Amino acid sequence: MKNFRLYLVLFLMIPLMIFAEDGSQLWLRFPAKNGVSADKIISKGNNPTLNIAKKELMNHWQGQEIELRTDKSLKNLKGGYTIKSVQNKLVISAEKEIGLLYGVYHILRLQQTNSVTTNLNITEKPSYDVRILNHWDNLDGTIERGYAGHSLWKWEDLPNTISPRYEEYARANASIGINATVLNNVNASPNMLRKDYLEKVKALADIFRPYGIKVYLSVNFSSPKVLGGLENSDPLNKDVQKWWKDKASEIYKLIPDFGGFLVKANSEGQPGPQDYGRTHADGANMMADVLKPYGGIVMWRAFVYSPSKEDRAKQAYLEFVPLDGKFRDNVIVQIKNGPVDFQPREAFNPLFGALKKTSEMVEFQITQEYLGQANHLVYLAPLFKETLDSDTYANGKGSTIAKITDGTLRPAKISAISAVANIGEDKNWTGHHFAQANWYAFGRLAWNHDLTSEQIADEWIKMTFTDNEKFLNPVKEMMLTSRETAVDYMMPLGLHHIFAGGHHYGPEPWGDYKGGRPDWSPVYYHQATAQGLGFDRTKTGSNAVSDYFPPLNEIYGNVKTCPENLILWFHHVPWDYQMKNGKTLWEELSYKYDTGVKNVRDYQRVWDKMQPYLDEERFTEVQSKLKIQAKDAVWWKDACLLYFQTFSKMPIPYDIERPVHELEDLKKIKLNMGHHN
Ligand code: BDP
Repeated sequence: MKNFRLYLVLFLMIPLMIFAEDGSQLWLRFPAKNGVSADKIISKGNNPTLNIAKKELMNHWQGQEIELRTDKSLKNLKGGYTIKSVQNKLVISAEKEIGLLYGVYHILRLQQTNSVTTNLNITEKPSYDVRILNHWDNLDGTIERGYAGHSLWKWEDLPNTISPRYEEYARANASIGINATVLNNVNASPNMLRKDYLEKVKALADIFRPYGIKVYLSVNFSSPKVLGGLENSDPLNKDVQKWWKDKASEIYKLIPDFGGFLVKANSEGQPGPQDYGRTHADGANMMADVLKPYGGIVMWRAFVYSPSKEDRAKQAYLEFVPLDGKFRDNVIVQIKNGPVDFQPREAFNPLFGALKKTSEMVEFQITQEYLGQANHLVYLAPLFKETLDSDTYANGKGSTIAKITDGTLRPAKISAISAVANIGEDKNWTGHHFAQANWYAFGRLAWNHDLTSEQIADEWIKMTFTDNEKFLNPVKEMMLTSRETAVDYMMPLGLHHIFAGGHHYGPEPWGDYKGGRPDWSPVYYHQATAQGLGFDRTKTGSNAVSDYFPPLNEIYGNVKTCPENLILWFHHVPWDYQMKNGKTLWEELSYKYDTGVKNVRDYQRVWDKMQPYLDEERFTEVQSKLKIQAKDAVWWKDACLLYFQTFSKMPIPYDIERPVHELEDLKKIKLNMGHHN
């Protein structure tokens, strides 16, 4: 009898075990296996991409008859598509099959979010030609700034053993319009270009191709010397040029649609053209020339800074502005959204718009290196939008970064947008269930930068969880405020880079790595003194404000007109300075930290109430992560307020919860997470 009961319990558990909700399905939760029958899909041709489109419909589309039609006249949609209700059927048209596949994912998304209407008339044209993920994955399987386990790419097993996740990865990307991927870390190993590795790359490219995804590689500038045994890697050396030419030909034989190279040169110890007295343009052009015959491009990173006296926030600008006009037309300068480094909030990078004759693209970071990594719930669409919508004034009012980079205001031959991926081999792909939303949001914005953060959150929640308003509304609200909340408990009012060195997880505003590079120390960035706080980037300071077009240089340069959320980015402000709301700087800083903590506590309450609306697994996992986030927020608040108080000597406003830590104890915390800077 006892045994029988045990069996019964086990038997009843089987469905639970099979359907254990581990998050691996991402937002792709279309109704399973009961789509339309083949005779309800009208389409001509037999092409791998089209076959995927048909398979998706047969598996998941529950609506009316549907026709998939290629139509050469739709070339102007640049890979986009139309969806139209025509009598009793739906017609999806596109120049190429990949546009049809995107159209199919579009209607499946409408179905999943209950938004199919009877009279559809949709035209979609992507904002950018190249919508690319940058993986910072190393050949040994580790990931630089990766928080979701090891790399998806099993280099040792490739090309013979093919993990099923490669195709799942391609499908997830195609479903949101991502059409390109850089497989390896920008701190690139020369071995990436070895023949055996290229064969492995080819295996991945073959899997990704039907999903419309092109493969790119990060390359090490010293490859000719290190891998080819040449005397040097000087871009003007004929042997070096020939080495790259031969390498390109070898790559394109294996991968005829190879996308091109991503290059980090002369930055943080990486080799580059300056090692030989050449410029970034010399280096980029050499590579551009060998890729040109095949239609490949070079994405040359502007993330360069050296251990000099010059404000780090000015260095990329100083380096690249004089080179404007010197780059080949298949070079795109890839620029991080801010001039320092993926901080919770930065002023936008003034290089955007400053190059008039050179294509520019944004590099975002989806992986939350500086935003609580895989532990904090931080929805990044508002950060991405803040950058894209920033007006550079480069061509007068309305010169937003979106328009500078998408080809509207610059004759970009190829327009592109990139982001550092947060994907690893964890079952749920991204470590935190809500970090999936950041991958999703990047893809959706790369496709259409006019979408709002709210629209994207709305879609993602409905697709990933439920459209029940009792869940949808509070969770959406939590997501939409989460980035500002993180700014508040970490680095409000324009503070930046006061992270613990190396891993960049917790606070270390006291960090002063004497003997090391000053611009790797938090004290370099906050400049706290008995008088005040903040980095003076005005004319009396580093004058970084002059990198901005008028009127921004004036607006940022004047403490009265500078937006308060950037005030400590641009100004050294007295502790008793009166903020717009009448509080002193010190009080305002204290309240910001406190608001950050309170908001996370609110998120915990909101989430706990959500229990009835989702599976136990994801509920509990997110709940535990929120506990960590709440503890971390208090840690940040106490660390920063107690430390800055040693300068301000002012009391923490009495209506704020008192610190629960001792500053000296917090200073002793050393997380064992290792990393260089
Ligand atoms: C910083 C990271 C470092 C990267 C570097 C880069 O801390 O690991 O190598 O950026 O973008 O954010 O090259």
